[in-house]
Amino acid sequence: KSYRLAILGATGAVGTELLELLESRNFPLANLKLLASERSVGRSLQFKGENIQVEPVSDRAFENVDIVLASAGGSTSKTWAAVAVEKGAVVIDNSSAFRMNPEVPLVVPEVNPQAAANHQGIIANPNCTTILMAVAVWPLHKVKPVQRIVAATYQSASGAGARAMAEVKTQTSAILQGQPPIAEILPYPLAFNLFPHNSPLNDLGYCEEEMKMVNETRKIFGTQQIRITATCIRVPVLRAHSEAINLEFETPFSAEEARQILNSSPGVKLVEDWETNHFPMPIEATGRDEVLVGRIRQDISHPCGLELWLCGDQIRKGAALNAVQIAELLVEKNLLKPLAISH
Ligand code: A2P
Ligand code: 11C
Repeated sequence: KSYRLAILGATGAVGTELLELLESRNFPLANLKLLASERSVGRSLQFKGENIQVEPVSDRAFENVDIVLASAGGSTSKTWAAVAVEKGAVVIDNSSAFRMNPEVPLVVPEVNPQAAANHQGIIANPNCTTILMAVAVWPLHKVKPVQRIVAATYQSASGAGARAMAEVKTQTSAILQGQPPIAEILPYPLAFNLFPHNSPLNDLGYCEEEMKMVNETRKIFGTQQIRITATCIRVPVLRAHSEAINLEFETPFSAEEARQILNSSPGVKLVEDWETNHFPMPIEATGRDEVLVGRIRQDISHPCGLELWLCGDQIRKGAALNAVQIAELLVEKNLLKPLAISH
């Protein structure tokens, strides 16, 4: 059996990666549509050695489509997801538009694949920092429920899109040539700099990105009981996010036990060489499917605390790979819409 798929936002950073993953994972495709804005009319992208024309998104573009992988921002998803669902497709949405909607499952396949079965046409792909943290913390939480998470993130430019990645390179070369860096996409120069994530702040002083880590993690883990706080920072790295995570349990969790659990957990790769001080680095996480986890150690400030450090490819597991895994799950568990399946 093969499926008719559309990528909304095919020309973006995540869209490009979606194409690569559908090809390298040999997703069973009957047809592939590439959708973007009017700006991309006339462009074509390579898939399995063929050029596919990019089409501007429209009502008709969603006809005869089984699955839509949407990664064109929240407002585009809000405009088009309902249209696609109405035409018979299941939408896997990478934006934040529907994540906290109680009728929309929020899925990380390594954590809560069962949630996908309850979809009503839309399944949300979580925020990238949330996905990476969830993959690493869930295996420990299953053994001993985590009570509190304190996270600090070091987020790459890719989280702000392809144009932000290009801007960091331009800024870097400008600085190296003695010129001032120009920030047009990002709020401030990122090259040789860092700044707190620039999503809107709430009354408590938390930015949206931080609140996504709080609220989305609770929804994915299926519990409101975990206390979570985060500080999200943008750093001049191109495409892998890093996170320092402090976990607090009810009773002590030994670093050795955590290491053993994480060593055999799906989607996790343990990177720990204490002799050479070799731990996860964004440069080594780039292009990889797994979340790299290391520096697991007992928290010296709390008897039931554990510290860990992780890096994960923001575009891959943080976005495109997680979405493709959800599509694979829909196919494997026969969770597509009957309308669409009957073609
Ligand atoms: P386009 O290239 O035509 O602007 P990124 O996250 O890397 O910035 O990519 C955003 C993706 O979303 C691009 O593919 C972009 O297409 C697409 N996109 C942005 N706005 C719209 C829109 N209003 N309608 C359709 N696609 C959009
Ligand atoms: C960033 N995580 O790195 C953000 C981008 O909720 O999908 C993605 C925002 C989201 O800036």
